[in-house]
Parts: sequence; C-alpha cells; structure tokens
Amino acid sequence: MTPLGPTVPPSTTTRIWDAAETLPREELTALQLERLRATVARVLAGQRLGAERLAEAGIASPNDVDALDDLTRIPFFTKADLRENYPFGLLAVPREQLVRLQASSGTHGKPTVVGYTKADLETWTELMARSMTMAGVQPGMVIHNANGYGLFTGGLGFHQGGERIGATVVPVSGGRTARQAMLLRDLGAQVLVATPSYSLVIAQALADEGVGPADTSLELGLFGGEPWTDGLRAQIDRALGIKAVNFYGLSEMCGPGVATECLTARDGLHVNEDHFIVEVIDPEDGRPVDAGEVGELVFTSLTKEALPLIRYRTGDLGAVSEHPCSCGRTSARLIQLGGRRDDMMIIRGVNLYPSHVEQILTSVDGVAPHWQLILERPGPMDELTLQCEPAAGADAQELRGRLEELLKEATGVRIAVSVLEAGAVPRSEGKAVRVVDRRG
Ligand code: DLL
Repeated sequence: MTPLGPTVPPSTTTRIWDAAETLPREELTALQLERLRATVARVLAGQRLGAERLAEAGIASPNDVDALDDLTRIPFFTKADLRENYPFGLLAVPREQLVRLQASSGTHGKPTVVGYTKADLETWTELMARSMTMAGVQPGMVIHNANGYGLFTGGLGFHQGGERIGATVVPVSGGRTARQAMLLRDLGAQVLVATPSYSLVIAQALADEGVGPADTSLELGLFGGEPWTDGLRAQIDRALGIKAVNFYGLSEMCGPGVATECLTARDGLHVNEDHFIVEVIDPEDGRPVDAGEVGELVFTSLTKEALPLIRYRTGDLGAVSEHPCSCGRTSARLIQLGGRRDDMMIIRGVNLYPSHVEQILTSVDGVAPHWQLILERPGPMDELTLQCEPAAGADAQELRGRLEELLKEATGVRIAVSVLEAGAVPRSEGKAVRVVDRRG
C-alpha cells in the first residue's frame, strides 16, 4: 500500500508567518542577545534616562553585555518615568524622525504618548500580520475592526496587520453599535476585532435584530486590550458562534502584537520573543519569581528605534510557560493574565481582583455577561457592590441570593449584589470600566 504521506494537520493549525516563530531556543537566545546589544547602543546614543540606568548597571557600551542575564542588573523603567518625561523625553531619535504617534488611554492624568519611526511601523505591521495569522486570519477574509481608530493602538494596529496579510479590512472603529451589527452582516465579516467587552455589546445588537450566532459569517474574534476570563470567552464564543482569541500588548512596547494566542491551542499567548524579552518579577522586591509563578510582567523591547525600553514594568500580572505548544511554535507563552496590580482591592482585609469576580459571575447560569463593581466607603470600611443583569428569563431575586452566596464562598468577603434591569449596566465601546471608585 502506498503510504498516505504526512498527516493532514487539523484545520485549526495556523500558518507560520515568520520562521522566527519556530526558532530553536539557542538560536533565539543568540538573536535576542545580538538585538539587546543593538538596543543598548541606541539607548546610549539617544535616551538620556536609559543611558543613566545602564550606567548604574556598569554598562557603558554594548560590549559590556555578555549574556541576557546581564539585563537583571539594570534598574527598571516604570510608567512614572514615561509620565515625568511626557511627551517626548524618552525618545532615542529626534522627534522629526517619527512618522506616527499613538497613546494609551491613561486613566490617571496625561496619556502615555508613544512614537514610531518608519522602521518601527514596519516592525509593528509585521508583528501584527504574524499574530493575526497565528490567530487564524487568512488572506481574503473580511475583518470587521471595531477597535477605536485614533490614539488607541487597537484600531490601526489590527488594520495594518490585516492589510499586510491580504485580508479585507473594514475600519468601522468603535460606536454606533446598531450600524456595526448591520455592516458586520451585510459585508460578510469572518473576523471581528474588538475589546472582549465590546464584542458582547455587538452580539447583543445582533440579537436585538434577531440575528443569531448561526446567521453571520463570523468565524473568529481577535480580542484584547483588557483582562478577560475563560468564562467570558466561553460566553463570547457562544453568543457570536466564533472562536475568540486573546491578544495582549501595550502601547509602550508597540500596542497589540506583543503576545498572542494561537488558534490551534488557545492556551497561553505566544510572546514574540525575537522582539521582546519577557521577565516575571515579584512586584514587592523586583526579584525574578520561580519558573511558572505569577508575578509582574516586565518587557524589554529589542527592535524599537524611537522608544526603546529596557526592563519596563507593565503593572500587569501573569506567568510564563515554557512548555512546548501543540502548534509547533517555540516561543514562551503568557498564562494566567489576570489584570493589573493596581486593580487589586482590599475589602475588609481580603485582597480581591475584578477578574476573580468575573470568573465567578460567568460560571453562573442566568446572569448576563455585563457587570461592574462599585467601590464605596460608607463608614470606616470599603464596601463592594456587584451590579449585573439577569439573562433572559432569569429571576432577579433568586439570582441575587445565589450570587451573593457564591461570591462570599469563593472570595471570603461579603459583596452586595444588585441585579439591574437588562441594559442598565453601562456599556463600553472600548475598554470596559470594571470598577467605579466612589470613595471620594
Ligand atoms: O490595549 C494594546 C492592545 C490593543 C492589546 C488591542 C490587545 C488588543 P494600551 O491601551 O496601552 O494598549 O493598554 C495596555 O491593557 O498593560 C494591560 O493592562 C491591558 N491589556 C491589553 N491586552 C490585554 C489582555 C493596548 N489580553 C494595557 N489581557 C496592558 C489583559 C490586557 N490585559
């Protein structure tokens, strides 16, 4: 009998965009070291504060970097450094060389402004094409991009990547949700790009028009920009009849394109390690955590010209897994992405993250996936109220009792539950506001 030849890969195995995705570890490490030295050279030549930090670590030339471990001698960069040097103080090139500015929303005061040279934009576009391919996008697909176009990197980032792949990008941007639902259907989008929370608002708008998950051409959702749990993912998958894939990134590194799940496994986000070195540190003392432990994610950019950042503390919590992925990519993966350090609330002595509440909420039948926490201080202690909505046909009173009990059991702290009418929890067109702090 003639052999059948190589096994046909499962249909969800996605194409490798770039050979760098499957580099053996030794080659990847050598490439990272070479690029780290180039970054050190750029910082020494053009970024005053970065050069000072390098000097503190005894690095006066790229040749002083012998191994990747040398990184750990260098003091961290933080968001405060960006704020203090707002807007252009950390550029390593003259401002005139920038061809684009973007920014992060900045919930506290000024936004974080980031700049790109022509080469930076090209790198970012390639990273997005790679990441979107990893997530299942193919040439010719129609991509409905409902991320805000503007300073938010989620709009233009996915736009550039989609065009590079050869997909048809529909730059809808955020807002006017009823119109989004119409366009999504009429133009036959196979891919939806949005924040996870906004995707559910779009799903609701479709449902309001009587359009169910089987009535659109949608196959994939590329979502990120905010923390979301597997529970929410399951609800999104069901509501839209898609496979939702997680994208992580931050403006300071480029925007989306730092780490992405593959559609094959949807199990951890592949870090584009040829462009970013990831470390996980104990947020208290800055030391590396044990392999696989959760800590604060720290990134070093390896290819950025305009705004190279060495050891940037993201404030985001997560862990890194080095187990091989079934998709064949060799990169380390982010797991347990659980939100930001400063999202943590202390309620009567108990540490609580909003993502924990979402996890519980999405495990309960009869509750819609729209929610918000209200933090108040009526007396000497902080009090927390969960506002949510019943799913169609659910009994609000019964739901409230059940949720309060479950939350108490799972978190160890009493959280009041207020079940509002359908549509009453504020909807967001971008990143959802999960905690409203009314403590004054
Ligand atoms: O949110 C970039 C992005 C856009 C990533 C679209 C993915 C998709 P910033 O506005 O600078 O950039 O916000 C970055 O958002 O430090 C995290 O706290 C959070 N974040 C982004 N993606 C995720 C995710 C964009 N998948 C900040 N899971 C980051 C959890 C995320 N948090």
